[in-house]
Order: sequence, then C-alpha cells, then structure tokens
Amino acid sequence: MSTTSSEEDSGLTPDQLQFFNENGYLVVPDALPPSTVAALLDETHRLLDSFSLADHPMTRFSTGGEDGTGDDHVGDAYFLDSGSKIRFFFEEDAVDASGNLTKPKHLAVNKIGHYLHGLSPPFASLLKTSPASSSSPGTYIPDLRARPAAVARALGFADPRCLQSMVICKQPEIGGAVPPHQDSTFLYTRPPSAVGFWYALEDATLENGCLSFLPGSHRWAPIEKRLVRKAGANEGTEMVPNDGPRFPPGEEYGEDKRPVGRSREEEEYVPGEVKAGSLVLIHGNLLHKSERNTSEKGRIIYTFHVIEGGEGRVYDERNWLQMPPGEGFTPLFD
Ligand SMILES: O=C(O)CCC(=O)C(=O)O
Repeated sequence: MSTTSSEEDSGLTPDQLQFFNENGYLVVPDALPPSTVAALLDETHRLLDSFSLADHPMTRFSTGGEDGTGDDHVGDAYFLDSGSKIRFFFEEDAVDASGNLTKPKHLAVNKIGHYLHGLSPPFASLLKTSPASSSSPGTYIPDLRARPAAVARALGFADPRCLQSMVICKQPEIGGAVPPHQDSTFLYTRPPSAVGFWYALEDATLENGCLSFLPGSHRWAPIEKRLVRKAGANEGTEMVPNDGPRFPPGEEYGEDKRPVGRSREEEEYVPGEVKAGSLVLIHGNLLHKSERNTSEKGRIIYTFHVIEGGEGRVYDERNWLQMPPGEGFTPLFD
C-alpha cells in the first residue's frame, strides 16, 4: 500500500501510521518536491565528481555474506571513522584483484556516508523544521511533506536523533545486492528503536534493484546479532550475539507473533517500486533487502536513520558507529 500525506499535516495520517505499525514499512509518495530531488541529485554528482582517489584506501562496501550478518562486513579505519565525515565506498565489482577501479570513479561508488546530514547543506536541509533552524540560509524546504521531525513525533519518539546518513548509488550493471537484514542489527539501542527514512532520488524499479520487505516481520523477527567494533582501536568490525532486548518494548512484539505454520523462508517479500521523491519508512526490526542492479539505469537514493535518544535507551560504545565528537547525534526536535 502507498498513501499520500495531506498538505496540512506534514507528519503521518492515522491510516499511514496504522499501515506502518501493521507492516513495518510505509511508502509516502511525493514526499520531496521535484526541486529538492534535483538539488540532492546535483549535490550527489558534485560529491562523486570531486572526491580524490589520491589518498583513498579503496575501501569497498561489503555487506557480510548471504544474510548480511556474516563477519566480512566492511570495517577498516576509513569506514569506522566515517560517522563524522563524508566518505566514499566502492561497489565490490568496481575494484579488480590489483585494487584498480574497473569503472570511472563516479560510476564505481556504492555508497557515500555517513555524516551527510551534518556536513552537506542540501542533505542537512531535510532535517530542518523552520527557516530559523537552518544554518545555511535558503536551504529550508517549505513544501517538504512528512517532515522527519513530525513523522518521528507521530511514531512516538521522545527525542529522535539522526545518527547516520548515506547516499546509495546502486550503479548501472554492477550495483550490489543488499541481503535481507534488520537495521537495528547495525544501529543497536537497548532496547531497539531505529527507524530508516529512505528517499528515492531516482525511480526505483524491479530492474534497477528496488527495496523489498517482509511485511509484519518487525513484530516477530528478533534482533539476534549486532555489528560491533572489535576490541582495540580500529581493529575492524564483527557480528556478535545480541545479549540485550531483541524487540522494542510493547505487547505487539515477540517471537510468538510469527505467523503460525510458516517458516521464515516461506514468507514472501513484497517489492517496493517507487518514484523519485518518495519516502519509505522502515522499522528497525523489519526484514528487507534489495537485489543486484544489472540494468543500464542507476538507482540513487538518500537514507538516514533515527534512534531514540530519550531516557531509557542506551547507545553503547560497542556500536561500530560512534557519535561525532562534540556534537553528539543530531536532534530532530528543536
Ligand atoms: O537502498 C538499498 O538498496 C538498501 C538500503 C537498506 O536496506 C537500508 O538502508 O537499510
């Protein structure tokens, strides 16, 4: 299902909220005005064209095996320090055995991350709630629908914090698949609270590797593992069993909510083909994935993730992503 948000209410309507609560995801078409889509694409291309290869460690974005929870997840210092920087991670198939690019650099990048919301004014503008809160004059977006702060309020956040942001390019011909995963595995709070805000900047289709979702899995699929830093500075990342809560608080969650008589493998993923400008909200426990892009068309998206920063949620020092020094994670509420 997809729904439109009303002009007056820039958060979620009751129907949208109900759909999200039942299914763990929600498509909001036309969340971004076309001028904003164009500005974010311009910024993406400026970044792709201007970064230097001279001092780049040629880090590729590897997702950690078939189910995304293997141990070969990217984890070098370039990745570990990216929470307060704008860094460029290559597609696995864009780097040959000798470490050379097989494509021009702007067509070789899988992902740009993870502090666009802090360092890039066009991307930062999505989090602004008023012209006064915008540090770069002119970047406030008056006709933004489903404004993130209002959505977060509708979802029940007390103190929503944006902790990371990324452009994912899903390049033509070599765009890597993203295996089924739950975002709270990578962005763990105790108890889990992550929600993804995923914006299509180009049409996302079955051909170029749109998202797909396992509806309702956020209610029964536990966060079994966490991606953490290995002990010692810049020693890489590893998946460890999650010894904390596996669901957000609430009676609607739990392994006993799994559909009766069906295994995880029998559940059916629902594709989410969306137009440029659409917002997709993704619950941190929801199983979702995207396929390889072998088509001629790229699929550029922007996504950021929000966690609860309020009382009763712990974000610990084991998480691979650590707070930007000084500022902390970016508040959505003024
Ligand atoms: O855009 C994609 O292909 C995958 C994004 C995703 O799964 C995520 O941001 O959690």
